[in-house]
Amino acid sequence: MAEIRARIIQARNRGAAVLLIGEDLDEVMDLSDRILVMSEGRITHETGRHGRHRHHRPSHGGARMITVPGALPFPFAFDPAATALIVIDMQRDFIEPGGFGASLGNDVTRLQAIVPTVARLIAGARAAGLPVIHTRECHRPDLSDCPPAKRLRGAPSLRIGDAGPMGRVLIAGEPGAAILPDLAPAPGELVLDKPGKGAFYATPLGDHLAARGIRSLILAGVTTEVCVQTTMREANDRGFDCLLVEDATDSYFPEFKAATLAMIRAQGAIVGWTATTDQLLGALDF
Ligand code: TIU
Repeated sequence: MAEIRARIIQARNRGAAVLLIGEDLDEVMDLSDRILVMSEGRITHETGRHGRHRHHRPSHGGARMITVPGALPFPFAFDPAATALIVIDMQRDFIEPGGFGASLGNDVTRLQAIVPTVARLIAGARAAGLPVIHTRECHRPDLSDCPPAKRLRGAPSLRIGDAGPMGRVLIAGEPGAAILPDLAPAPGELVLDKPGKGAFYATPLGDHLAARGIRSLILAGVTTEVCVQTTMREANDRGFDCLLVEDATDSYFPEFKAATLAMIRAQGAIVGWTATTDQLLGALDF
């Protein structure tokens, strides 16, 4: 028994979900730190980490819980009425040549591959009635919200606020700060300008989500290990269940993206879950 437990913990710490099947219910329950009862692809019953039984439906006031069975490290359950999609920084400055991402020496063109997938994810979220929130990393024209430490670091070809081919780099209202036309926010969708990497720092995002009773967040955008991961880690600390959509996020460094996905879902979803766009939209029936 001890060896089985050790192997399970090892697998879980690598980010894997472990499915236990056994005749002896007591034994299975003893080995499990969390039990999900699934019916027709939805979680109907769930124990907490300490074996306290929790029924989703009553505790969420009759909410319709949706489950993404293929999410890692184990199925992701969320109430669509309390879930928002946050699309991080899909701006020309990060994805087109001549902007901020390129000024740092990155090959920005590799990020373009996710644009159709992000568009499909946004369309699916809208069709399912999930609020879609867009963020833009940018600063005021007078740079009063740009710490000198951010502007002066390193030796970029253009610094924040300098004039480039898409206007002043990373400045609100300039062409480079705009969201790609293919991913344009729809009327009524929240668009947040943020001076930091995380979407909560110096923005009204926390209050906005609290006012709407949002408890789960679906995340997409660029770059995986910088603005997306910073936002997801803070959201996790703030008590949100977070799912990062694997093929709707990317990094200038493929190895950083892979490491980010792995570290998010390791240790039993220490930061949150990951799933593909198809897995998420399949669960939403779109
Ligand atoms: N440099 C880099 O990878 N990212 C950023 O500076 N901002 C975002 O991730 N949006």
